[in-house]
Amino acid sequence: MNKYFPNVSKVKYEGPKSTNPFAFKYYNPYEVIGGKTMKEHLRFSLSYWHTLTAGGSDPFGVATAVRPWDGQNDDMALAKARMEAAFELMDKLDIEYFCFHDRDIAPEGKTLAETNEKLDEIVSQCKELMKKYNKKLLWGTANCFSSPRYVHGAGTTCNAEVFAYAAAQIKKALEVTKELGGEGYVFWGGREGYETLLNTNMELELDNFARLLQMAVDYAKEIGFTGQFLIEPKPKEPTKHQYDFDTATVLGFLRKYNLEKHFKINIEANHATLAQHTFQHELHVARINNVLGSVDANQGDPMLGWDTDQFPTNVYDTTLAMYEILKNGGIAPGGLNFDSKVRRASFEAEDLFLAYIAGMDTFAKGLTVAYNLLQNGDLEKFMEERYSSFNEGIGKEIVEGKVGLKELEKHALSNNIIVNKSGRQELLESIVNQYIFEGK
Ligand code: XUL
Ligand code: CO
Repeated sequence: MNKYFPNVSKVKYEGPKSTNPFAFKYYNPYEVIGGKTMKEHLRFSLSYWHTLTAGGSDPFGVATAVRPWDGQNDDMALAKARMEAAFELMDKLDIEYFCFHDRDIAPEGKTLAETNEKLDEIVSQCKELMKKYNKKLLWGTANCFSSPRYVHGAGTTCNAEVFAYAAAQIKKALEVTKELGGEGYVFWGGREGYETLLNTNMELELDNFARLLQMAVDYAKEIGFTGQFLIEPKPKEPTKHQYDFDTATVLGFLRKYNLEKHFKINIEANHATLAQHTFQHELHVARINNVLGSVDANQGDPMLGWDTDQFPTNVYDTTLAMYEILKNGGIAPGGLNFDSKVRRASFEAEDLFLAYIAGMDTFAKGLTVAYNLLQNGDLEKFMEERYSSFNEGIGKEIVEGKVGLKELEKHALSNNIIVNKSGRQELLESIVNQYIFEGK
């Protein structure tokens, strides 16, 4: 298809010396690294909402984006044009996966029944295009946050009628995700939080949210949806106190309600930084708890306190992210979903290509650097040595649970000389730099 972006042909890998803005410099999809192609490692995904639906509006101004699918006669014609454009983009960028919310791909009707009919119509168009272009759905989700009906929340609303509506929306979104062969289903709790405890029954809200998640798990079983359920933490925005603050908070919640075996975590880089964590921290916490499920790839602006959802261009961050992902044994059945949007001033259609190329190249470079770092084992060896006191003597006894406070007191009383070693942070940072600069 060459309908919406006639000036851009298929984006090819041309190598780091290329000056062609519409070429990959580092992302060489079929290059094999450690037995897997870059494409298999990275599992890139297009976010429908930021790419096809968003127009660049902000609290101070209307949309600025000039899109080749603008100017349709009605909302369904617009939805269909966007769907065609999505596949042209994925085809030209060689992106295998996409993700959407129900309301991104089809407009809302006057009633829920009408809304579902509209969704079905677009889903059948989507299914045909997926077959034609050999594209896959990474995950689906329901938008239970944009409509005014969700003013007090969806799963955590004070209004049972709204809870029922959200449940109905999630049921339909699960059916649609299954129909399209989705590999996952995400819950991002856009309105699941609160502004003030003066009007909030937090205990009931959290119990109800868990009830909703359990209902989704039960229904998935009933219809035979076997995709991975994911929760996407975010600490703030839109509500002041979002219940799914970060990975550790979500883990505590899942464990309290016995939901931990059904859910993994979808880590978004800019959500991690809003929680005052690094992207790597969140990936690491998820990994060591066996719940690293998928990634929303983007970056924030360290000087701004909100979710800017920028395309990732920071190689340091993508290197450390890929380090965690490699140590996790990969991200499948999750992927790297670009939950990223072009800046408001990057309003031309071509900017979409340039932004995806920048993000894909940055992750590809991060992958190669992280792979080399892990293969050579510089950090691993340092870490091994740093904790080696737990491999023998009293350290081994601590780890094996053979000693208590009394035995440790006896040991400490007989050992008056304690020697610590440097943590060598600056050295380790310069080693990481060396891999980034030289490939090592
Ligand atoms: C919002 C956000 C969402 C989720 C899906 O900050 O990240 O787009 O990824 O609902
Ligand atoms: Co996201």
